Amino acid sequence: MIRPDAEVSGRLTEAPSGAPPIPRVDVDPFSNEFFENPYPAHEALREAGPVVHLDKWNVYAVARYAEVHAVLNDPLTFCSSRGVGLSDFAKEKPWRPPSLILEADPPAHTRTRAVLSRVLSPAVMKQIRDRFVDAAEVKIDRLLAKGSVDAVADLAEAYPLSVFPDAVGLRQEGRDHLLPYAGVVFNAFGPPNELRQTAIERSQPHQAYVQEQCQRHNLAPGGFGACIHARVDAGDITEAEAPMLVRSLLSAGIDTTVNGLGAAIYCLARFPEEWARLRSNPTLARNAFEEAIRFESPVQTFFRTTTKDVDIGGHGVREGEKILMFLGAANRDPRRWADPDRYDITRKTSGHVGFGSGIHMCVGQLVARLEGEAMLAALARKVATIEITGPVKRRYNNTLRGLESLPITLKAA
Ligand code: 8QM
Repeated sequence: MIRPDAEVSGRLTEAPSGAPPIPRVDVDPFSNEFFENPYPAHEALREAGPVVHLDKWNVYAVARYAEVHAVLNDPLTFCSSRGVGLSDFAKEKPWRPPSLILEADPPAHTRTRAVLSRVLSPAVMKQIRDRFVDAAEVKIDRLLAKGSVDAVADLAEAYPLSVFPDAVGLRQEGRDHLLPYAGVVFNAFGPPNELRQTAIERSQPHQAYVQEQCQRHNLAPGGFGACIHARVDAGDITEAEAPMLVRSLLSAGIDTTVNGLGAAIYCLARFPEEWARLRSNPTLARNAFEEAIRFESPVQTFFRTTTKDVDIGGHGVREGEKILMFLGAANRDPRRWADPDRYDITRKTSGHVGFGSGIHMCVGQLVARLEGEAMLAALARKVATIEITGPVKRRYNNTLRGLESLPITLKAA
């Protein structure tokens, strides 16, 4: 199934003399079989070589930490403006107008990044922190009163939906489009498999909702959305750019934290010693969340496109090739991490690539960490035990790793 058996020499007319050929690995990282248990394939991809070729989708891939980190930190050679999914925007029409931040390169990226960076800054976190912490405590109190709940629907989804749309300044009506819209966004980064095609076919109502809510008149004063539109008045961005940057928040701001929180709860439910350590020291909440991001890597993969002929780990790759980065494999590479398959809430997590790395590294990471810290601290203070009490069901998505259902029973401390 996974055989580093044959070779390709890139699209080079001649392989550079002395360079060994690029191993071909027969694995489909966008199949349900892979989603169920990606770890044996991650290991095979890392062990096959610093760069491999996936015949199934005709792309190169990197799965070792060093190469994933190197690709992320050379954005001029490995560009984002041709799309960060499999589709090459130089050859195919994108399914929606490209993101002005995710799917952009410097210098265009620099200006839009600065705007979102400022809207999601440490100073802004200070203003919203109490609301996020209070909502987490209220949520845990209500779940404790029920006892048996679904950690996905009732916690990992419900908590972000109770704080983030308000923080953006969205009206109540229509919020049920937010998760389906994000589902399309993350499936669309994948190859043209059934997940992607079906998601895009059904996306129209969700796209219409998002486009309308991104307009200035639909965003409450004081929220992230209004703050983005205020940058038009300051001259930082145009009137046409503002709604597109609000769209980025609605695309990337919810399903990511849903799956980050889901990962953290799933870890704490499976590893009772780590849960005990968190309970005895709730100030570990922020690192316990960060370690769950490393351990599960809710955003599993992203692509780049080469802008010139380049050497990756001693192998030549031509201009115009898609490179798939396995963030989840890099985050468990034994070359970089001691005991990588252990969830350890006191691990030094810095350097993990679960939020990416370099100029595109998650601009919303402070919001994500605020949600994670608030929720895990509330759990640590109020809950004695988290027991898995029903069948764990996986959710299949081309980019996001997470669960469909995690039945748990909570007992109060
Ligand atoms: C993924 O639309 C966007 O700008 C956007 C969409 C998805 C992401 C980021 C940005 C990485 C979380």
